[in-house]
Amino acid sequence: MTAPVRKGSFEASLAVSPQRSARLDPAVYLALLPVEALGGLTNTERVSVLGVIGFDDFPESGANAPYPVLTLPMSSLDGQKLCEAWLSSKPVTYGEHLGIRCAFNGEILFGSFCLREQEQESVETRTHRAYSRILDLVRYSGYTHLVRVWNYLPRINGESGGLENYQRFCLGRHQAFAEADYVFDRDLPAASAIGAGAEGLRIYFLAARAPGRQIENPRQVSAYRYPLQYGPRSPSFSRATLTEFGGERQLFLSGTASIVGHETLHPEDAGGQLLETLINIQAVLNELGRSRIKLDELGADCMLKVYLRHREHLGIAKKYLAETLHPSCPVIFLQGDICRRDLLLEIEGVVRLSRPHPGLGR
Ligand code: 3EB
Repeated sequence: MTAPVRKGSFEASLAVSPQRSARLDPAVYLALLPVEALGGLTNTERVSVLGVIGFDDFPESGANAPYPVLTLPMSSLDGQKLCEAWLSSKPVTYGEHLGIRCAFNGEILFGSFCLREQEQESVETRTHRAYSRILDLVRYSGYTHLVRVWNYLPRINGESGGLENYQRFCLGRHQAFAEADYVFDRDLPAASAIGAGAEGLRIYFLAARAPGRQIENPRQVSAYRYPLQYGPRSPSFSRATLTEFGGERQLFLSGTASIVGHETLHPEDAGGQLLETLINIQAVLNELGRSRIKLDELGADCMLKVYLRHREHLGIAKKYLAETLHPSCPVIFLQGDICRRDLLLEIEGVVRLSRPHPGLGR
């Protein structure tokens, strides 16, 4: 599609209900935009751009855009040419610290960067370098609380010296959090760690001045307590973070897979893994107490991101999701490797919770 972008099409495509924008002043929200709409993506009185995440051959024009831009070297699988626009209803300031491009608005900070390999550097050293920078930035900037981190690393299932690259990644990340005195059952962000094509460790993240609430899944052993069989240092992430910014509650859901306890279920069965993953996501949503929400209630302002190891599983993934989700809930499908070799897929999400419920009195 090469239709010219009309002025105003950017705001029109945000689908923000007037009712909501009248009540709430979200410091951060995600919109999936057609790549073509990006040309019209400029800050207005009502909307500012925190950053943009592209996929595939999205132009790495990060140097020109005023906001952080990161392109993930992953194919999107269902032909939608979309990108993630991280937006704010508050004015945004841009900066750079230790090579991290960032945007902040008094409540939250969005950052992104790509760390290229240095010669002879191990995956754990590079990861440690990346996380030390992030933790330095959040401490120095006052946006002390990491909310959500997305990690994309090459050859995630590759092995060297008896350890998989993902295990080495976990070593470096764990060390950085430990050095920063993180309390693992209170301070850990939600996360995803996905294998993606090119060289370079690509990370984007959200941090906030106010702490979110770390949420775990009662069906799963917390990842930071996984037993040693999965690696010398456990994965440092929470299952979700619940935040409240500008009066709006959001749930940032980590990459979620077909793991119960600490074991992979349904190896070699993509359909089975998909259903188990949805049960896990629902279990996390059930932890929200009075704000709990059913998967089929996620609406147009939420989003799920599905990573498939094999593109031939797109059909079954789409079918099962269509049977489970409300049709208005946006879903994007990407080809990416999952950190455990026996996992075929993983699903993450952003859930906006402050939908006004009639009679419930928010
Ligand atoms: C799991 O539950 C699946 O290391 O940051 C999911 C989300 C997974 C994040 C990470 C790993 C990570 O263990 C893998």
